[in-house]
Amino acid sequence: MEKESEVVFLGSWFISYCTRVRLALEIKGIQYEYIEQDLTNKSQELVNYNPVHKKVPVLVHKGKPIVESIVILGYVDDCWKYSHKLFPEEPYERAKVRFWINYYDQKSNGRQKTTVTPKPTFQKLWGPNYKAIEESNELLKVLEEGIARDFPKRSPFLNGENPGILDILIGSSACNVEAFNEAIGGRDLILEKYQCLYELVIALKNIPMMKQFLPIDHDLVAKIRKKFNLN
Ligand SMILES: N[C@@H](CCC(=O)N[C@@H](CS)C(=O)NCC(=O)O)C(=O)O
Repeated sequence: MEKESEVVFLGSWFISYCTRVRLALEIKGIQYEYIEQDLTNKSQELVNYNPVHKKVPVLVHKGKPIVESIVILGYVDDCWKYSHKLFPEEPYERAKVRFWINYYDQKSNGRQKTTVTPKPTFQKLWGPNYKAIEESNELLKVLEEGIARDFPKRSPFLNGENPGILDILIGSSACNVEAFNEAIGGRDLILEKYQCLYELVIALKNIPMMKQFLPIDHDLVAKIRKKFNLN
């Protein structure tokens, strides 16, 4: 595939891993061409660019692919170093942010759908894993306490006025919680319980640019219902 654009982003609109990358590109003011991917019928370019995992997101910069959302975010922050920084410069702040990125990604991987699903629906879809919701609440509780402790000067984002990498990570999936709740008709996870996380999500949703790039709630609701036969 020959692309004229310097930056090409292969993503799927409803995947929060992709939302992370899109928000980061927008916040940093990077121009890019967006190519929506159909994950039920993967394109040859997706397979070629990500032969190991064959997953989105993929960023292609000057013809070279970069895969894995966190790797992509680190790469764009290194390459476009003069626009708004996603990672803090100060080593200790950076280390704390990295710690919570790892924690969030390891613990939340694949959990979002189970977090917001009422037990009977969840059992039908994913088997009798009674602990999913409890585990998710525990994850959020630990995260909430960690954020309060490690980022005491939040205003409103963890490292200041503009969202950084951790805000983007947490926000891009947490912003979907209401849509998941609506799609599935349950409210097992009440984000409002977690004050720091809740404030962060609201602040992110209120940035005018974000309204354009976060998935629209009613589209997401329809997508989830279709995906899990919940109509
Ligand atoms: N660790 C990866 C996860 C990406 C990922 O899981 N992508 C999924 C969408 S949720 C995908 O492309 N799935 C296609 C498939 O598995 O066939 C990242 O952070 O980028």
